[in-house]
Amino acid sequence: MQLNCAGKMLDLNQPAVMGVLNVTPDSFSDGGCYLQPDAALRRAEIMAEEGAAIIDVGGESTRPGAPLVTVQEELDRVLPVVERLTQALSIPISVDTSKPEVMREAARVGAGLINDVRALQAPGALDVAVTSDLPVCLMHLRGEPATMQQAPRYSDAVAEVYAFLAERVQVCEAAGISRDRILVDPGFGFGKTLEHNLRLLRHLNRFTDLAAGVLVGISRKSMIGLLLNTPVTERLSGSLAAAVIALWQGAKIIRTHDVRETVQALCVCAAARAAE
Ligand code: 7PM
Repeated sequence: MQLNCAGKMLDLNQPAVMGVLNVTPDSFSDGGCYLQPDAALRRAEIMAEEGAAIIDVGGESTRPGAPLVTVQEELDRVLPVVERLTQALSIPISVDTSKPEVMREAARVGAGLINDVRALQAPGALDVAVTSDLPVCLMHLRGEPATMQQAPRYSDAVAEVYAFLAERVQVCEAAGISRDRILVDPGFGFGKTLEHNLRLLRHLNRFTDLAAGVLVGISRKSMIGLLLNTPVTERLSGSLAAAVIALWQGAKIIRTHDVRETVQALCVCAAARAAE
């Protein structure tokens, strides 16, 4: 199984690592460093060298309490970087956005995948995604980033996240995005308690029948910090353990800040998983 990302292929037959490139001034673990296209390209080249299969460029901080970003601000941050990276690298570049204008312009300058934490629910987003012909990642988010961590409640988190993603996949299919260009993501940390996140990880294999693949982002997130009682700079080992569990449970793409280490951990996991 391969995804056609604007002409660059993303192979889902082996674990794919998605390297995170934040182009926000305030992102929680590596913010402010990669606002300049030159700095962004240097960082992306390192991640590609380390084995990233795709680079995810994000210009909207979805951290709880983060200021909202205007369309123009997000375009100004994201477009120069997406354009530069697309030209310079042989791997596809994904754009982490919920705004249809940003999706459209990013696609125009060569983005290979639309990664939307709001699952194409913003007015106009679905149409842009259909027209772009790009693969999409649909993520589950409960509430709004500003308030999503204020006591999120579910009667059954796994069933509710599954039902939401199944519905969004159906809506996308009806609009003309075939299932084989759709990825789904339970959205670790997005309106979930530690217990919800752990149940989603434990039962991640249930999501694999929904679309072409499951993508997960757990790298450095607070669920790791809560389990280990460590700050964001000391969550690598925990993040690797979570990445291995996710792969074992059938995830195809792991989104991470630490590409080299994640590629190595997943290499061992995939070998064991493939053994007879
Ligand atoms: C502040 C809070 C900054 C949270 C950044 C974040 C995901 C994503 C993000 C994910 C998909 C982060 C997040 N997380 N896209 N974008 N899945 N598909 O930790 O889990 O990087 S932003």
